[in-house]
Amino acid sequence: MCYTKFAFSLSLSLISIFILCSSIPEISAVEYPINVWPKPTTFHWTSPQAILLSPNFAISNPDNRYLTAAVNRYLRQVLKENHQPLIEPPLHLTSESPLQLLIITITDLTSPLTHGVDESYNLTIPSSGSTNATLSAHTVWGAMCGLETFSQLVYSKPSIVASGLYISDVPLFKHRGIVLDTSRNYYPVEDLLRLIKAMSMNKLNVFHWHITDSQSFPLVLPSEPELAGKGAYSEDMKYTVEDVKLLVEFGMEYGVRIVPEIDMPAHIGSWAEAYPEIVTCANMFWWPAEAKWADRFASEPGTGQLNPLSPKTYEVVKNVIEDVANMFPDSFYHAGGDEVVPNCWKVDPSIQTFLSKNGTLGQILEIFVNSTLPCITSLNRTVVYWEDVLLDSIIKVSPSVLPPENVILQTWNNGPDNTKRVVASGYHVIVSSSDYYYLDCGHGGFVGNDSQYDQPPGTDPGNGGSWCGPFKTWQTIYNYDITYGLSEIESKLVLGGEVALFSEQADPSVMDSRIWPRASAMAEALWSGNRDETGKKRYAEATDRLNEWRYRMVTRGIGAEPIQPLWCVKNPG
Ligand code: CP6
Repeated sequence: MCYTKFAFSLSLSLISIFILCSSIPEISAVEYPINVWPKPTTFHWTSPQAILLSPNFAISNPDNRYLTAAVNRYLRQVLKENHQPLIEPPLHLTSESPLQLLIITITDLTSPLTHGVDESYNLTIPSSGSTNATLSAHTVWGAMCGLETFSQLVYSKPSIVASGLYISDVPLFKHRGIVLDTSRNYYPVEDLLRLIKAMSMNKLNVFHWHITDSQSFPLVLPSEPELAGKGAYSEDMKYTVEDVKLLVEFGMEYGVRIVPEIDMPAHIGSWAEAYPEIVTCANMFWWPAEAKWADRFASEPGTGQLNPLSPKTYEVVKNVIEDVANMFPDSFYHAGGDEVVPNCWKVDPSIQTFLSKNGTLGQILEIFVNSTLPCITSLNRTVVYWEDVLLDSIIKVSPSVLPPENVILQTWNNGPDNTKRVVASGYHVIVSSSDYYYLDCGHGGFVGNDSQYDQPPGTDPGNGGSWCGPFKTWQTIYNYDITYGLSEIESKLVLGGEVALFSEQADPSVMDSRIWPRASAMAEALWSGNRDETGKKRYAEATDRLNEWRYRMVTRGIGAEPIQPLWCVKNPG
């Protein structure tokens, strides 16, 4: 009995190891594996060789303070980092003299880090006859991408670098980002710095910071100090003006923009601590009986919504927008707009009066957008909204209120054709579809009220009653084509994508493993695609590279989770 049970579980685990490890072998053209993540768009590596990196190795330093910071850290890193490849590269270590210098040339040292900036670069590491490698780029930001690639070609100690290699690289999509919610749970600044570092390693260039929400308001605003004063979880759980400055500057050194989001008019319950008079359904701990909590996804006590019919609302909102724009120089400003809950407005007497005179909830949202959008655009910002402002079935605004030249919409939830519907109306779009790009769900647990668990025996609510799940694997993320089903013209409106970590069930203790290496999967799909030269999905080839990359990220202090048992590397098949 005991034996059969053992044999059974043994065979079960062998089968699962096999399933976990099996990667369909690819019989592709002569291409030596290049352990770079994301994979460069094009590279030539005809005779794979490697050379030593001189202990006096140097990188030339063009005159730009952000690039100087990058050069200094990469120089330290390539000489110090001791990455031992899991699979020894089949490289011939030549007896040529070691590589002495990486020469960087940049055509335009002044291009600012902004949406659409040129991130392309060419990198040449000669095989013989020269002790210099060259990196050329149009901009500082392209050069940073090239430096990252160079650093990934270095391994072992003393440092060895792949040689005889030419790379010409350019991203497919300009906007490659991560959403992190710091309201449901707080993340100290040091964790955000580590996030930015890891993003830069993966050539991700936008940190979309969902700073505030109903649960807490951690951002200290000079003109509205009470919002964080009363709405932050605690005195320690706040981001000061200096913190933001540090993060923005750090982002520049790493080629990562920070796009702030102060979600509104929904998701603002935390504002009620300071301004109860502008918040509808404040302090309503749970939805009114007729509104099931599950009719909106983000489960929380009444989200609290700004009252668009109260003049006081706009006094506060205007101060918030101006302060945020002052603190965050990026040209994008995310103004939220998701998940407006009908009942949260309907319980308010002033809104009831408006509705009784044949007004609609959609008109109330239009009043809000009409009164706030010009504030933001007048500060020279491009506004990003969640798709709901256009696609929500109940509370949406007319396209005339949202000129496509002023706003970008970020898709996430409204059906498999959400991106298609948004681009068909002429809007630029950032894709974060929750079926592919939502990292929130760890293991399918849900955040609900107790009654959700109070089910008859045998009817486990599981994911069925859950706002989140199923868990998105790295392959799900990797294989997702964000322009699927779009015409060529429509595809041009897709700026890129963002994976999202909303933090109901996340905080710094799980941040790295929830995000990495799954965000790396998106990073590659948006940088150089997810297909091989024949058009076939290449995730099988990507497995070994991602595995290597995950180990290297761990060496670099990022707690990325494993994608395989180590056994697989030792037993390739
Ligand atoms: N909070 C806010 C959330 C979510 C959104 N906005 C969310 C919704 C559904 C899922 C995960 C997160 N928690 N402010 C949607 C953009 Cl599955």
